Amino acid sequence: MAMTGVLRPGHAQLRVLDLEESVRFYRDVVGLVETGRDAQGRAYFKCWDEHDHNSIVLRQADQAGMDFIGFKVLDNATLDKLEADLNAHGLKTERVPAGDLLETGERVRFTLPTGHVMELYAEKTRVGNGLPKVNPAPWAPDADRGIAPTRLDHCLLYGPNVQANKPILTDVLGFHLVERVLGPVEAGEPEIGMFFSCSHKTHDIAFVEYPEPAKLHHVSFYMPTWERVLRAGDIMGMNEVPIDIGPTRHGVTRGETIYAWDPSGNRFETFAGGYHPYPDWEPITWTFEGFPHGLDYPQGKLHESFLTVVT
Ligand code: M3P
Ligand code: FE
Repeated sequence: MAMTGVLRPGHAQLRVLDLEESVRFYRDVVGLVETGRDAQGRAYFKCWDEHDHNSIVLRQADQAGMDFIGFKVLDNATLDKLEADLNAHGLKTERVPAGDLLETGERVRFTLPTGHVMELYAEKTRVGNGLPKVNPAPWAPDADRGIAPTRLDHCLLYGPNVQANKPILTDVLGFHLVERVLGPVEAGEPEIGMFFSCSHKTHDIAFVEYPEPAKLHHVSFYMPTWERVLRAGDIMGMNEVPIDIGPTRHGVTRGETIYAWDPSGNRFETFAGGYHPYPDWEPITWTFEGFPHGLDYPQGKLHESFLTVVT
């Protein structure tokens, strides 16, 4: 597949309650690579196998959650076109100057109907993954600390009006709907969950209907294998990291997973597997009755905390 348009989730800015404690957690337990601090005191990280300067930005605040999620687009011409397309769709956009986020170009920022702030940008300094471009080893020294996911994979966001996000993501930004979860039959089965891809991944961003706007359900980090997910669980145990669910497998997207909480209560996922959808595939549907297995395939269980705890 020729990838153009929106390429991938490039960064998420998380609010944390204690910056230094969180820096230690994301660096030493999650195993991210710390790449900088800015004048505002924000801390920047990347996963070891990512090439751009940052993918997780931590900002100290009184309340946990996510400030925004940024998607990298192919180039500046794409950025200009998508901004015009968003405006033509009736969405107001704002340009955040280059350099506001370290080593990151100008960003086009807008707010989705679910209340989430989303950004598009074309430029972020490429710092590499610690491996040479000629005769590289299969992993770099940074891959050997903590959980060590390879990349920021996706976010699941909770908010109202998920239906209204759909045309913005699909018609305007070019994502495809890969899986969806229906509401109860009595309610006429409107979709209450939608999993969108801008790539070959099962999801780059997903939304679940929820009364309060702009909520973070989880940030997901990709693990190369199921064994690495289990090992992530071992590391969580060694460090007394509170686990929400897992290790188990989702029916939705078939991913192998553990959900746990960072020291501020932001849920994060270590995720492997899934499959590789194409944009011409039909979406997979989970009925409301089938959803317990969608959430946790082996147990077929609606975990209360998973459905209600968000930041
Ligand atoms: C994922 C995933 C729900 C399923 C979530 C699935 C809302 O987070 O990464 O596949 O039940
Ligand atoms: Fe997930």
